[in-house]
Amino acid sequence: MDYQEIILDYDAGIALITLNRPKALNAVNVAMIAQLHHFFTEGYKDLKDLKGVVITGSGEKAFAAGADIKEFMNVASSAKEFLKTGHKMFNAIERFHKPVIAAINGFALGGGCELALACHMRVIADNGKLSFPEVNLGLIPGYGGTQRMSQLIGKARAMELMMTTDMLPATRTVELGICNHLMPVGEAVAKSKEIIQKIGTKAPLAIKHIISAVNACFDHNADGYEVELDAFAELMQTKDFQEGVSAFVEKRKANFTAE
Ligand code: DAK
Repeated sequence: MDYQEIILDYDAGIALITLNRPKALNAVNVAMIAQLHHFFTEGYKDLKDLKGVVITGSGEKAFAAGADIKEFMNVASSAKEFLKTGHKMFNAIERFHKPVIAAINGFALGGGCELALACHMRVIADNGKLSFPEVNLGLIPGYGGTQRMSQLIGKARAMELMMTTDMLPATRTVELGICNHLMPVGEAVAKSKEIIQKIGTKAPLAIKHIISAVNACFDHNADGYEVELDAFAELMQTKDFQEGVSAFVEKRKANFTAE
């Protein structure tokens, strides 16, 4: 697939996806959703030795200022269909087997905030701001925001945030546990890459299972304890488990092969 609404850079095992609609403050449109979905389900397979993905916005002003308001006025009649397609993409990010980090530069509003929430972690720049402005438009967050924000900050805070549309400054997002790190403007991507490089030194199958086990905690159809137990038992059969233990005993660095 030809990516127009996103730019993909691949270096040192890290895929950097830049949301590329700067004139519209990187507002998330249908084409961007399709391209992100393609990357997280197919496109990544072309990248050898992928360690993780960082998503950021082009320019310093916005990560993404919401879903594209001008476009979604035209799809109101088939809203459910569009939302389902969006959900598939957000779920593909959340369930991706490698770490995905949102490097939030500037505004992350509405659908843009939801995109950041679907990532496994968030690093925010000093100028980052999060808000759900949907009720100003007569809507609610529709790409999983009501769920993922409640998971992160609890019911009462999520309710207030979504009902008031208050804009959270970067410092507050870290205090609330929405974002993992606060960085000076221009350094959020570098910090995100540093985290992925560190994770890249660990056993890849274990990382994959950390993602699925933690996600299971928030999946009403799953028993997270069972998921953890099965994952643990499976990992004990891997070569990487043998390698990790041998490396510890031999006082050397482990050489994991994802087997
Ligand atoms: N969509 C489309 N264009 C946008 C946009 C957006 N969300 N946000 C900004 N832009 C465009 C502006 O229209 C403007 O374009 P021109 O007029 O120059 O052509 C350009 O980006 C620069 O924006 P401003 O001139 O407004 O810049 P300021 O610095 O003055 O203000 C701002 C920045 C972020 C405070 C302001 O742009 C703003 O309030 N933006 C809108 C925020 C917002 O309400 N976002 C939407 C949240 S609701 C659905 C699926 C999902 C959703 C809805 C339906 N269906 C499947 C049906 C989700 C909805 C949401 O995300």
